[in-house]
Amino acid sequence: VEVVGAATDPSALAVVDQVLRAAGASTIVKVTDNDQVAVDRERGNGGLVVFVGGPTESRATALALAALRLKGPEGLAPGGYVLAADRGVIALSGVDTSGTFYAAQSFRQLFASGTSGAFGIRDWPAAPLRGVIEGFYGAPWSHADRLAQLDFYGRTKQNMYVYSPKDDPFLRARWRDQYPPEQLALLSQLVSRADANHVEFTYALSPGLSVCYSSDADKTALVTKFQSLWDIGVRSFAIPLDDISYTRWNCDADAAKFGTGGAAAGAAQSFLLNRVQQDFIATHPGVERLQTVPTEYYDLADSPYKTALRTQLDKAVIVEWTGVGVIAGQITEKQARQAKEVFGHDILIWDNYPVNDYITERLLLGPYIGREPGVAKYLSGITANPMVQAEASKIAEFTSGDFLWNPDRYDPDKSWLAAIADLGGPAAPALKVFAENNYSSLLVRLETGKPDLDSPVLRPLLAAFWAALEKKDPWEAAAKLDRYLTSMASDPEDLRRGMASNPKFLAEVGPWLDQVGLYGQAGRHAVRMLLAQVDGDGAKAWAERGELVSALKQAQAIRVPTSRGPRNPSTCTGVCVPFLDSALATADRWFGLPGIRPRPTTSLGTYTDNVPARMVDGDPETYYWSDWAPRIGATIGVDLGSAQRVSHVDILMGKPTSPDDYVHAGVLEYSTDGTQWTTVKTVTEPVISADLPEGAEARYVRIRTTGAQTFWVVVREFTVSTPDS
Ligand code: LOG
Repeated sequence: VEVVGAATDPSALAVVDQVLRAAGASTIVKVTDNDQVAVDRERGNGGLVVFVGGPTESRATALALAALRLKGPEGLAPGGYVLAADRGVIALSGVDTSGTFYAAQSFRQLFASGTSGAFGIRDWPAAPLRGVIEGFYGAPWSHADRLAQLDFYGRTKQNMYVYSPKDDPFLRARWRDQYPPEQLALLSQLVSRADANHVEFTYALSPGLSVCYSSDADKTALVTKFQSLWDIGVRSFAIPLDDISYTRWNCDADAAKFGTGGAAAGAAQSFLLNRVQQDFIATHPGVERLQTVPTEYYDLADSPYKTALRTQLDKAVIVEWTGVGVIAGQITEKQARQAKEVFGHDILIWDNYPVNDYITERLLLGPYIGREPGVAKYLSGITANPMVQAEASKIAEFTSGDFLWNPDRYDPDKSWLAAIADLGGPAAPALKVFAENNYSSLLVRLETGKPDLDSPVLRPLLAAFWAALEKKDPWEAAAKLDRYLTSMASDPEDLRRGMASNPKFLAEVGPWLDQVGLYGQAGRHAVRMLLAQVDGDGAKAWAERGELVSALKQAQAIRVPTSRGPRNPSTCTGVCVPFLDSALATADRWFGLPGIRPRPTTSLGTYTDNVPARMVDGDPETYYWSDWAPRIGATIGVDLGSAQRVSHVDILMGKPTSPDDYVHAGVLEYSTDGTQWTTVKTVTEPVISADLPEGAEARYVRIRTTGAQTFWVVVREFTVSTPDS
């Protein structure tokens, strides 16, 4: 028997129904909360009585809780609830309808985990706003993706979705244009689905590329567009002003009215936002607070721009901030407090994880890490910016949602396993292997101060194997390593079979999945090649070498279409290719093959994912990018592994979008021992092609900077040729 009030949340009830059916309830009788006779009758038949609805929805639940000697949810934070079970009675009581809905979600989770017997739970979220901002560059999510996401946010107790895909023309390039009716109808479906999941759908319009801040017509265009969305049920609005110029006005009137510089930009933006606040937000009762993304959204340094926002922008507006850095490794409670002060407004974090629009060759499937609990407790909340791959984003989204609900008890590793179980179902073990090899990101663990590396399981297995090989007793370590490599090799088949019910996920990750499989295969051949070598079986080692090279080539021939053209995906980054390379180098030394396998070396750091390996990958589209301008004496070069005859060096620096990122003043030099260097020529241009003297021998070849510069350095390829190559 379900006992419900007239106002009981229908979505909560639907979840409870589902759970009861899945648990084998053959008939569900619904009675209203004033029909005690019916309740008693059903009870007499030995039925289970489930009370659904908090104090704002149903009167009966309070009585049921009282009978169980439990307090109701009154006074809990919005979304809070009490969920209790004892003596044939279950009560779900939210402080509001969202709370009852979340009680139903917890009820579902408890059932799935096989909980039985009596229990009583009082639970509420730490952060008021918890969710996702579709705010990336690249192909926007499909309508089906978004519907599935909204259901997922409901299941994971997240209450916010910001609709802000950068490449939807109606949001940015053509922001003034009204939606055609078909498109409005789709948005309206999203709004209803969001409602059913207790998710606030925020409509974010980004006028910054062409807006005239002082213009009446543009203010009207904004308000008119918002009104068309209000009319289909949208109750939350944002005006993001990120990634636009504030040194260039779009109209002369703005220059005349506001002047120039950061303070002028802040004043102009405040002027427009305040008018939207007055003319739209203030005139629409029931609307949520207006949100904005400032043009300076990525730091805490006070500036004329921030001062203008702090002093002129209406306090009712919520300001979004990405932490320190566009992709913040860590966000601390102290920084959160500072953000509130320096922006002078309530802060919502726009968290750029697991977004991969800046590293389209990677999938970011690791857990959400690096944010102190106070960030969720003292700010308005967090919206995570996800990947182009909607289904694959659910792993990280699950963990960020978990953090936001209860940050003090958040354990990223446990949460991650739960996320894998939630998405993978019976295929969770195969999904885990896949996600482990797409794991690293720019986020940094709070406990260690270090980022998570890729392939946390494979990495130590490889280290153990090399150590054992050194001692000429590799068998046990090899067997362990092989077991994991086998699970990688069969991952494409395992995951495609096990997650067949989620074809969208499989389509999104296909190229990465195939690559993990091929690296698994190549790795197995590498292990067998090295073992054959220990056994002195040259023929076997040679055959395995052939298989290894073929699998490796296939892995590197895979392409993913991205907005920046086709790319080779990157999986088990920094682990698989180096292992296979070292295995080949070891075998080739044994076979007596010459072969140059340059290793990149540099004294400079790395900007985002543009690792030094990219300057020796044979692909001029990828590059190493230093994380700062080099000081005098910085070096960038290659180590050939052993001294050998070298004849020619080609270096390609800079790239079309940042042509000045090369060494402006330096020398090209080489050495056999890394101590004594011979200079070839000076370096002043991005493209270098240099012959080395007849008979030159080198193990190391490098550029050393001799002058200061402000530009960073991009090296697309660094190639050293031997006389016979
Ligand atoms: C964009 C965002 C993009 C992200 C990561 C913000 C506020 N804006 O640098 O749309 O997905 O970086 O590339 C951004 O983060 N700008």
